[in-house]
Amino acid sequence: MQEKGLDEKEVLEALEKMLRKDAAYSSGKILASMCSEPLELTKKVYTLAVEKNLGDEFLFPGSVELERKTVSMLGILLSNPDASGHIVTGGTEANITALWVAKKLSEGDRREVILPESAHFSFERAADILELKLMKIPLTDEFKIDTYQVKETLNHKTLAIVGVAGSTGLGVVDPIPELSDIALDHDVYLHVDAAFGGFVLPFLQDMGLYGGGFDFESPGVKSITIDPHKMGLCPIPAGGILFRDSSLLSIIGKSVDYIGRGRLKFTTLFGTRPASPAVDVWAAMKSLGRSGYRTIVKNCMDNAMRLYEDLKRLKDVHLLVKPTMNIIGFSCSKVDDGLVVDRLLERGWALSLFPTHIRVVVMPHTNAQHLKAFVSDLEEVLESFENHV
Ligand code: 0PR
Repeated sequence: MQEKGLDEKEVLEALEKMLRKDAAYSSGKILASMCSEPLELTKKVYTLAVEKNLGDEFLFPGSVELERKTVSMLGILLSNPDASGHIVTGGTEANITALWVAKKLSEGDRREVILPESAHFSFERAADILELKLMKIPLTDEFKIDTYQVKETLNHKTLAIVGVAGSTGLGVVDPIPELSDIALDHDVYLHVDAAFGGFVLPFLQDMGLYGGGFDFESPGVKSITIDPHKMGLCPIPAGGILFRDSSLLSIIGKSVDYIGRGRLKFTTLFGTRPASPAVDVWAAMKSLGRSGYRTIVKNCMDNAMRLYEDLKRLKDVHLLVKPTMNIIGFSCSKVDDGLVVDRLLERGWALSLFPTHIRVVVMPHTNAQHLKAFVSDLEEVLESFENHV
């Protein structure tokens, strides 16, 4: 830090110069992100609560009440008005918190967590911190967890089962009702990672475009991750962790003598927590309403399906699975996927490269014209390789 402070203009100019290096969602070329441009309203609302701390209900009861109301709206969205939980930093903290609760609830030396190979890497972080062993289950031809293998793997050391509702790589939903039956039969904790799908599936259900079940409707589901900073269109950081009831959450409760005269219970990993993200989720859900989210999801789905059909027409492109939500996976039959991703990056397209495929996430910042341009660039890139051979 320099001795004498800069004036505001200098600070802002220096910052703007640096931030210009970042990619902009408005280009329509970011196909690698599960986050998007947040709603305009949320940017305004964020500033209303910047100094407030959700970790101190004694000082900020209004903010804490807003977080409770937000969690309640999320609970209703996930078929459980009695759910309790928190707005956290994202899917990673939510998944860690779920397994932390599962571990605290368990007796004996249950340390194994059964989860699909498609699960997000946040579970590896959770396993590391909580000293758990991950039992990765292979996927079926539809890229879902193989429930036969789940049953084979269950034993007296099983702590929890994890199902994914909207896999990171392909947006596929595991058979949650079936996992729920298995979890209840074996008295094992079931967590659903709907970090992405939580703000997609309820609206697909409304439109009759998804009917498989994924939420608290399945009685074995104990907790769900749902991230407003993904398809909820809220600013980063806004994750959500919801538990079936408050008794599950209270198992990680901690009171401290000197804060709120010992009457408060912390039920999150972090102490000091920003109120702005929770206030933002409240504002986004209130202002869009169910119909607003439905329109956004419908638009993304229509774009994703059009892209799927367009990609189908390209020779040498193999689509892994018909999309359940606005995520598409494809691989190139004649060229290395990595080379294709690099060439498309030279043309400004940001894509994600998975071991088995290239992923396109069709977020609200990408429209039909952007996707047409993408397909045309992909076609040209593939042709350029062909001419080379
Ligand atoms: N669970 C699932 C199913 C996820 O896909 C993710 C993140 C998480 C949990 C973890 O969430 P947080 O990152 O909020 O902790 N999936 C995205 C991905 O890996 C994260 C992301 C978002 C990466 C935007 C890049 C990006 O630009 O694709």
